Amino acid sequence: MLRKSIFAAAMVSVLSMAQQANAHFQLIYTPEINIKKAGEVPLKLVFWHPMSNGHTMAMGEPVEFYSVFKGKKTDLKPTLNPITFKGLSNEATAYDASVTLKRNGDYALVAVPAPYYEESEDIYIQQITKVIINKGDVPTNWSEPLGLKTEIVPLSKPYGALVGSTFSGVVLKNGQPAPGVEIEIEHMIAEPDMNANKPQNAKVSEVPGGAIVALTDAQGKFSFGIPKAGYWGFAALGVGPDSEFNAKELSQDAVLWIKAHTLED
Ligand SMILES: [Cu+2]
Repeated sequence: MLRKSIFAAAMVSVLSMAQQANAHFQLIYTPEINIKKAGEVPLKLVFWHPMSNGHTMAMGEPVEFYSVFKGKKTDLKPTLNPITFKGLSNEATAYDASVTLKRNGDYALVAVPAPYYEESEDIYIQQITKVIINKGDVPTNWSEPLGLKTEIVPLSKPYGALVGSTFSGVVLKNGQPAPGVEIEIEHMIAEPDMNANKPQNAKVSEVPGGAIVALTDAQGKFSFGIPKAGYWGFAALGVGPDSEFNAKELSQDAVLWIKAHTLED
């Protein structure tokens, strides 16, 4: 028992040190997640450190970018347009894109970015990223896995989270629950300005004790109590099945974005 807890503590500290250097989050961003009208919704793909309003990383052309509506996949790659996103400290290539919403229901957006070479760690990072937007307040498929190499499947509605409530999800690797996985959690403190391609403000959020981290349980599940309205990102680190790219280590992560709202009186 004692040996086990010492081992666990040692593991946690090793993981924490490793992920200090991380805190990367692939964004699929749109200002409004609950959409009323049919039409084209603007999107932005940015590889960023959203909670510290930190440096932005250059994206290569995404390998895949698509929407899934009631099981039907639509390629969104033709809508991709490279832009320069100007963070507070630097600027880098990001992408504009769009999705056209027609019928009511859930539209899952999935980005499989090109692996990014992180020089400070000498590894590649590939964050397979998902956000579910809704049209017409009609929930349909948000709780269904999409068959990604790795993904976070929500166990509570990801576009209708309330401040003070708990968000739960399950991490899958090749469709199977992944226990003991480290989830890094970040708040998008400054949302991107869709026209100016920069953060809307210079706010920075620092958490005492460093990054917010949760671990998945034996069933691959995790929970997080949401303290603040806005977008929250969950990154399951290194859980994907691919572990090598260009003869270097690859961290293949699963990212999910949710949006929390304040319940008005
Ligand atoms: Cu970085």
